[in-house]
Amino acid sequence: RLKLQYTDRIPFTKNPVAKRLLKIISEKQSNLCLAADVLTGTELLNLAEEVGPYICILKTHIDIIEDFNENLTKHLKDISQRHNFLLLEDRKFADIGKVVQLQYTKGVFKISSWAKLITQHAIIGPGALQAVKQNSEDLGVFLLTEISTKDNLISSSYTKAALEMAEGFSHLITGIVCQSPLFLDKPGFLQLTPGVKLNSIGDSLGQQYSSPENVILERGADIAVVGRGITEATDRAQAAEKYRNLLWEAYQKRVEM
Ligand code: UP6
Repeated sequence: RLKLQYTDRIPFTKNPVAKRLLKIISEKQSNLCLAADVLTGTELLNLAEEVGPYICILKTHIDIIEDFNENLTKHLKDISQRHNFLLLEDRKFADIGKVVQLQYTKGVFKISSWAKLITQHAIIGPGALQAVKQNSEDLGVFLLTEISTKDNLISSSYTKAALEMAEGFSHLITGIVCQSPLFLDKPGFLQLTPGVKLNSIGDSLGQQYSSPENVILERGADIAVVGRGITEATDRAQAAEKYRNLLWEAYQKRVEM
């Protein structure tokens, strides 16, 4: 288990966005990333306003929004500045470098104009990282090396090779999306771990959950991703505050252990 406080990890990070993120986490005492998987612009903005005070990252799947227009990302950016959190577009890029470059900067969503953080699969090799590298002053990549779903096809040798690849791009990489403590020797990389929900072990489509405490203390997460645990609650702000407190306390416990 990595035992450093978030601010003490800033000198180890080479990615400028990771440094900002670590500051936000300590200022807000929040290592909670919200998976804002809702279907309309209004729902997304309302959710961001309600939950904004309790999160360090708001994670989007912008391509599930049914009424997308550029005003949405403009407003989302405003809210993220006001509530001091970063926007992560969880696009999980997985194409050849050239196409990743186009998907990141062009099309309807123009992700590069609003998301400070993106996710990528490692399967492509270094090409997809090279494709977005010139933006690394203003961009952080979370590279996926493990997945939370049941019976996924990622092997331990894939995970190991993906981590080695990440090391070659430390200026660009904010962290790793994974399910276990894989890189305790690299305090400059942040571990982002999805699959977190109270009182549930999974959904009917392969998702697997652990508790906030387990994800930080056993799985090694530095930042935990919570989606339906918050979005489906009757009082979403209250649910976010609860997850925020549990996750923060668990990290403090880990540092002191
Ligand atoms: N996510 C996972 N598992 C992974 C990677 N990403 O669940 O290995 C993402 C999903 C979703 C969120 O794309 O947006 O995390 C989880 O949502 P949930 O808490 O509602 O299950």
